[in-house]
Amino acid sequence: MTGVPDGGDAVIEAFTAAGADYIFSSPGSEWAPVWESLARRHRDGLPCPSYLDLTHETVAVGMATGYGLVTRRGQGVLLHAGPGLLQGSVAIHGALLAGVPMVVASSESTTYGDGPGPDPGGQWYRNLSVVGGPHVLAAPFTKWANQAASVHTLPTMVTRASELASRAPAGPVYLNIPLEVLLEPWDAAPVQPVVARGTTVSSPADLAAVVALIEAATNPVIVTETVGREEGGMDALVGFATAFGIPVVEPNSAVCANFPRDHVLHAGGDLEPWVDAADLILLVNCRAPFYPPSRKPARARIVVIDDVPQRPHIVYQVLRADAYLEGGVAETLRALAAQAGPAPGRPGLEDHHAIEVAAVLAAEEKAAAAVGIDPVQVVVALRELAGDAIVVDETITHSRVVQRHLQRSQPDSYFYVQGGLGQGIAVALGVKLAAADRPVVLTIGDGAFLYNPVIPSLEAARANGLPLLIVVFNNHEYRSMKMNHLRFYPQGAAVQTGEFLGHDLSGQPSLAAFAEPFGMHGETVTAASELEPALDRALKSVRNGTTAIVNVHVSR
Ligand SMILES: Cc1ncc(C[n+]2csc(CCOP(=O)(O)OP(=O)(O)O)c2C)c(N)n1
Ligand SMILES: [Mg+2]
Repeated sequence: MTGVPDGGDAVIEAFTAAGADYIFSSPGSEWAPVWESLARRHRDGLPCPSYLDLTHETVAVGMATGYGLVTRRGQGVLLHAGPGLLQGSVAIHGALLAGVPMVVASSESTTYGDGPGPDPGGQWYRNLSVVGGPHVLAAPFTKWANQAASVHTLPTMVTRASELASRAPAGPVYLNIPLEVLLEPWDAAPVQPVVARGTTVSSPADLAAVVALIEAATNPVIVTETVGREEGGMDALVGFATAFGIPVVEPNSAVCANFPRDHVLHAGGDLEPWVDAADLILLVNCRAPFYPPSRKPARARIVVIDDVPQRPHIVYQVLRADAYLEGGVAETLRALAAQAGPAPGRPGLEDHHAIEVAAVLAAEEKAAAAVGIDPVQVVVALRELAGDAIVVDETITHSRVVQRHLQRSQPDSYFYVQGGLGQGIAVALGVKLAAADRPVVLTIGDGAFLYNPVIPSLEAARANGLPLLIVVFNNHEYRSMKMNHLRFYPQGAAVQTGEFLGHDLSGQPSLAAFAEPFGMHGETVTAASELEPALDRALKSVRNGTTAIVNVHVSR
């Protein structure tokens, strides 16, 4: 490679060695050394991650999150100084909650123009300084945050950051790489490639103790929020549940597809009926099973199967464990299943599933007969027309409806967007980037849609050939906010006068019209009879490579 290697090359070399497919960036002036390195590599035919220029930090981070949800591999995210980091912070926090690994970097200046090297630019002196450094800003919503203080340690800092990010619990790690470090000459010493993390599983004695508890139980239940997040997690849970004949509850707090909804052991989404009835509760990747946290099971022993049961980013967490099986969850479930004897015949084992199936059907019949477009109808239509799609969900009051009526039975077919509102389009774009051959549907509330950086997100979809079907569940309000007000003040002044603040979105612009400037397909649906034809047209558009927005006026 011609040209003097510098910190920019070190960053690219280290991300390449770490196996990053992409660098998602919302640019700032500190990244010229990285752009120069990429230009040289492209010119010289050298390997490097693909670089995506994005026009908003939420889009850059959200896309890294979506990509990581599907691939389970960390990517690089380059933002600008303190402000870009703060603008991306909601999405970085979302990645922390979602357990998605990534290395986020931005800069500061260490010389402010008074050093011997190239002029960093007066903005670093006048506008961009952060007391303590931008890594101090990042610390509360990342797994680990630090400055990379020298070009000599920079590649290894990136390598280590990427390894830290992918260790359990996976999540975002932040590096402050000062501009002077990026411009510093680098000796271009080879960077060691990052290898996959090792496997961990409990000792045979610990496993045998849990097998004994299971065999002694007459009414056990499995509860899981995120086993589907693990590679092979859904299959491992199916193997485990069937080997021992244990029903699985996937509570409303589940954030991905964990257990096939059509499986006879899927017992629906409500743990409450089990809390006092079960004699053994197996919490498999379930960070917060009981609510309120003091809700104590009457007689159940509790086994926690989780790589990191006590999530470091959670303030208050009550698990009531009688036994822990820590380590890789999929490996642990497979190891347990291997020790199962002949599956016990538990009377009524399949009743829970039959009750759930009947309840789902009854809700769908009721919705079909309702006045206006019931949200359940929208989900049923999506299930019927886009059964093969990956659904990314950023709805609020409709999220239970989406989860329950989509009836997903495959891993990685449903992801709930975690953290603050406004990341959904970006996360869906990242999912699409990782799963190019699958249709990707974003279900989203009208309020959530308005929180998204719509222009930069749709521009990213267009520029990078990432067509999405965006279905807005539009009730013209923040319904959740009104419900919350009524919960606290059921007979308050707002009820008496009708003055409800914090919920009205009736004056919103036509959301489907945002498709037009991007040459995308937009439709507004106001009658149930129009729902399927509209979704059909939109899906055709998406299959032909053009994003579609279907704005559905729902009845609640
Ligand atoms: C960044 C951010 N700001 C504010 C909130 C608080 N909040 C939670 S739900 C909600 C309203 C969502 O409205 P919509 O998407 O239309 O869903 P609906 O309540 O109508 O089901 C708001 C403002 C949030 N979650 N994230
Ligand atoms: Mg709404």
